[in-house]
Amino acid sequence: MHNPVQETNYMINDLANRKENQFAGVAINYKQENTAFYFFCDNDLALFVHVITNRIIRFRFAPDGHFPPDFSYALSPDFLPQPPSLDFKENPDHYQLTTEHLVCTIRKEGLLVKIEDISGNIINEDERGYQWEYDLQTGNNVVKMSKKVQSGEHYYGLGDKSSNMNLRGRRLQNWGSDTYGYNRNSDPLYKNIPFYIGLHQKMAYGIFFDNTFRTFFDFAHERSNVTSFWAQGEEMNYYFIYGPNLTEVVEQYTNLTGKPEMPPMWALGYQQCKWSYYPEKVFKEIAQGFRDRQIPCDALYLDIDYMDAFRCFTWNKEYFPDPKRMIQELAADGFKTVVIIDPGIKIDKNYWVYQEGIQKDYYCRRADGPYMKGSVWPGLCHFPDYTRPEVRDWWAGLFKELIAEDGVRGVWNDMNEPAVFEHGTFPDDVRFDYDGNSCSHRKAHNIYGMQMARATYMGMKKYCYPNRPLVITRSGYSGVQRYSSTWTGDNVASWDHLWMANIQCQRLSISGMSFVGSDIGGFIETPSGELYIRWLQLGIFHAFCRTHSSGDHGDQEPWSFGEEYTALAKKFIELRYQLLPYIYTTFWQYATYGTPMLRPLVFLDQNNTETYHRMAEFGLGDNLLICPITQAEVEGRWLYLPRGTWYYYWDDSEVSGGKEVWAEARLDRIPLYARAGAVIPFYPVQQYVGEKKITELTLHIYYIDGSLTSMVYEDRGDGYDYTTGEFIKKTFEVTGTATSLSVSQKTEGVYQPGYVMYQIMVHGLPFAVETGEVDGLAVELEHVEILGDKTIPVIKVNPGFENLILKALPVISSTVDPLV
Ligand code: MIG
Repeated sequence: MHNPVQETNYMINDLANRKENQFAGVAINYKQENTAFYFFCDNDLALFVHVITNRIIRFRFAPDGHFPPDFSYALSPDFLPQPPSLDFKENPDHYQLTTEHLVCTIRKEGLLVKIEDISGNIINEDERGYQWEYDLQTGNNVVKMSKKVQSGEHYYGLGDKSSNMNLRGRRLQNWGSDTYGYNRNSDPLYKNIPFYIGLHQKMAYGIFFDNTFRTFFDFAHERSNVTSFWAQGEEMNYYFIYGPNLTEVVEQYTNLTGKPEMPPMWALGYQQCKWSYYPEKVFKEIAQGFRDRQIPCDALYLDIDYMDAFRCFTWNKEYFPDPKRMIQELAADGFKTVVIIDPGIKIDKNYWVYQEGIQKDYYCRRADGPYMKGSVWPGLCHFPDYTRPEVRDWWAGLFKELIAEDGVRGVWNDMNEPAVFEHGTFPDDVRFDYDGNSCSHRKAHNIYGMQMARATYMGMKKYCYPNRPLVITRSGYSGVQRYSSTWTGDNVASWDHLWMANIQCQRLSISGMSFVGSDIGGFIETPSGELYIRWLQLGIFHAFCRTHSSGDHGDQEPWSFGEEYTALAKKFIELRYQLLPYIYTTFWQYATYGTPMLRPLVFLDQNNTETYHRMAEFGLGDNLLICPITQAEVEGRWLYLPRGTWYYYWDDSEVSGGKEVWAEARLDRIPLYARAGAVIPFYPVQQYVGEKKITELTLHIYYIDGSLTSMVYEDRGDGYDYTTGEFIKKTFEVTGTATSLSVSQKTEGVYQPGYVMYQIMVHGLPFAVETGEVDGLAVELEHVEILGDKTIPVIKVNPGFENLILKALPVISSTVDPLV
């Protein structure tokens, strides 16, 4: 689709009102406040530069020298920057700021910024720098920043985009939109994440443009040597984040904008949804369908038809006469019930939520006063102004009955771009409080969904305590990951959409949002059994793992496609449940360090330019590499395996990376590799999290010629005692030689998982085990499993072990040179 917004004439259509772009003049003066500086120009413009850490520098420009109040929904209140070491110098034609890692030069003429590392490599440099435009007629302004494209520079990130992973050559925008049945390259989609990563000369940095107006990013699209970003209002306000490692860039961005708390472990289980399951009888049949077939499932969803006339916080009592009883009965069988809640509140005098909102004056108003009206599912609605603290508190309180009384365990926020049927979204003149910084829809649009998710999270957290909440949102702005998980919206049951789901989830993950998944099988239309299985094979490696469909074409439960496919669906959902401790550990790394859970190939080896354009392959956590099959009727695929040694999960064959390899993967396999040296924890299959008391944790250990450290994190899987020490973090170091393999374990934390045994399964050993020792005592092999032409020694050890060593038959003396 042609993008109507041109870089050179990006806002003003009325030529009579057109002003030339304006630029900074010459800096004549500065003021320092700790690690922040104001630079003042001869044409009144001011630049604020805040050196936040040794790697993060913030830039704000004020054309008239006046900075608006400094307010951001994106920044995390928990961000505690490590203060930088800073050296400042004024030179005749420039200022220079030096930190431990960076040298930032600001030229006095035009305030052009250049950032180098301490070895003098240019990381990022202004081209024309800051520009702005002001329209006297509308009072609207555009702020813009242009940067030079460095040689061989590539771009990643930007939240939810359905185009190629590498963004070079693209122009994209953020204006959250209800994009039913979007396509490759459709833009914008539902979410607004104005954060990108640049990579050149193997060095990475990030730019976070914290501006909630409609924002644009042009990555060498209009001019091949320029990357620029601009917004249709407010100020140029961006953060430069230095890596040089890609993962470190994302971690810092995520620290800045916030991390989620640990989710309840069940939320990492398999979830089943449809628009809609009703009445109660059908909903329960679905539950029974899982248990009868022994296909694991933790959560079932109620879409809009559970409500009475689509009025939020009501039940259709004809379909669900006694929701509390039903939810309890399902809970007794291990199912958590999740319900949808939309922002539109039906205009209906007999509806208590509507009345309360009117009495308290909590709905958004048009510029001239009346409440904004728009149609969504219930008919004409008003919409709460979630950018007002009192409204968020009120909204949170509305969940009391659903959660505290009925027992709902998760809330799904939809339509919060916000979407309305008439014009797609609210008219621009609609007013918002913006936490005391009153503004129009132009500024509040992109954070509306985030503030709704925030208010929902507040309610969930309050009423499900001491359990952990689960919120799912469709729209969001940078920082929404503090409150909510997300999915990629209304996709289609097609192979192309399966391809997109892979890219979208990876891209969201490197944009701070790792708790993400797609509607497995596709929302619109019905997948074939083959497509459904291929999609499920990918979906089990996404943190949010849910089948959803619009439901008007055909059934989309794991057993809807015939016996052969049911068996395959069961097999892969079971694999998901086995992998739970690994996925939970990976989530913990995300929640603790901001590390993306899904890692595009370039994140696994940014020193290898072969990875820069790859997009199908990705890492989940530290030690698994996945590459989905997104084509019909194939027996496998070629993929690029990152450098190092890997094991094909299905047959334990050893494969060296740094090249394209063929992965044999008929419908009963997805290309899946374990890293040499990895320790991968497996649970036994359960029908839902907590079904079984886990008496044994399996550790799959993959031989390495060398050594590798892996970790496993565990806690109770729900509640908050993990925040006060009730967790255990295990660090394993695996070291292999031609004739031995040793594994050491160190633990931290006091949590006692219930199990009394590790079952250790050793893969890829290049020798037959002759002797084994655990903490100095001989240990016998429990048994040996056979996988094709491979053997897998199995040992049982106490989970408190510190050192395990397996050795080959000692070398017989006759082979030793007698003279030595
Ligand atoms: O206008 O609630 O993306 O997941 O099933 C459609 C009905 C509204 C859109 C969501 C979809 C959900 C559907 N919703």
